Amino acid sequence: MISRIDLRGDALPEGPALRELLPRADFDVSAALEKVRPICEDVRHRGDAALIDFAERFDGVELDRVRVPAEALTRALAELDPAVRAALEESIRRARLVHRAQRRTTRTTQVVPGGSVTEKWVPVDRVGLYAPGGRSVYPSSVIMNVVPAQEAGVPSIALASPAQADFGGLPHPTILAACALLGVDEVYAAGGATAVAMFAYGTESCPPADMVTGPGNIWVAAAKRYFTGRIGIDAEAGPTEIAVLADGTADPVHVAADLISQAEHDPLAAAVLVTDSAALADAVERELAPQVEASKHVADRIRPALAGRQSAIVLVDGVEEGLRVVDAYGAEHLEIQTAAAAAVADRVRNAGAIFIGPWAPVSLGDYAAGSNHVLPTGGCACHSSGLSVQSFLRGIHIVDYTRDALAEVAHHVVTLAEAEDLPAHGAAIKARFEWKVPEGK
Ligand code: HSO
Ligand code: ZN
Repeated sequence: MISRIDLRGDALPEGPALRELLPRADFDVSAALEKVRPICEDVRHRGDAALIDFAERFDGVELDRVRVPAEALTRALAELDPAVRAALEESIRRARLVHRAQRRTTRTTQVVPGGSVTEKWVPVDRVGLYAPGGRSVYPSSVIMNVVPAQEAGVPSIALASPAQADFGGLPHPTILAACALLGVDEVYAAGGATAVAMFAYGTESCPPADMVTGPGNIWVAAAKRYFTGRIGIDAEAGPTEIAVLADGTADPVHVAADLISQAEHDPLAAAVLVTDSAALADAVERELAPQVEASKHVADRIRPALAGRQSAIVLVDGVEEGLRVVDAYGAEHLEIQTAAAAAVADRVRNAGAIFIGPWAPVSLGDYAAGSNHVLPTGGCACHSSGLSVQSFLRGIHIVDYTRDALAEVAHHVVTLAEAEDLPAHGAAIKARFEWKVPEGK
């Protein structure tokens, strides 16, 4: 069901070599890039007509327009199951609390008397959010993308999600209802790479966006890579990952359930248990079998995910070594199920999000902890963070110097300009002082 990697005994290799020993899914975005290029270019040249053709080809839906009418959003919200509505509202409330606290304030640093640098934070003007359809209809992801954009103050927010044949060519009604709850009224029926291209280039019905965020399959990731440089993106999200660092105090029933919870997303999803307890490893394996069999998505996702090369139980000599392993792995989600879990978690350097102890499973974070569930995958947690208010802001430095303050530093600027053989840079300073640079202090 799940393979074992035994790293006990010998000293662990350093960072990159250690990473080589750990499991990871193949997710070759560059190979998909060539396939999405013609699709993106078709959207560029033919706009809405291309989107309508692709909806027919990929989603089996005949659309007469891509913009979702306002009545469809209102109707979806009216028809939403009240329990789902209440859960989405609570999820939004908690996410708002956390993301509101991420807002940045303008800060001025007085560098010298008369010389200051102010950093002001400005939201991007327009973002396009993508919500997948098909196997992954996640209104929770709509929340996780929209809330930080709104809290950042983004003035124009649009969302795209694939047309669904079962729902009259509209995106899934729960996605529409989530948009309505969040106050997002600009929604398009467009899927995968075509949606990213729609936002990047703009079409007759959809103005171009400055940034595209949101999860998706390899085609969405490839389209994001194709447009990098032209628009901002959040990340090229890969298959979801859970790593659990556990010792003998962990409950194997919980650990098994949590591993399965993320394996449920995708046959390429990764579930990795890192433990110094062979007894726990055995107990988790014993627990996995019945829990997997009792799960809904057992054959198409969970079993292949757990049996895949991206999942494993990794045995280590102690929690100390376990920390080195999880740092080398850089999991999207990392649970710490050890004694003194908070203190252990405090020492982790690389993870998208960390879940401490027995009462903070990843599922809580997926829906209702208040944290964001759009997190770096594929080891990108070593250099990147999850989606946040910050993702939608640009920091602009405003430089304000008086004549005296410039005069004081002028000789240093001229010296550095000469050192870099850029005399015109120095001349721009000298010109302000009748070609004579004042003496430095
Ligand atoms: N675990 C996924 C997000 C998600 N889970 C959506 C349930 N719905 C990636 O963080
Ligand atoms: Zn999940």
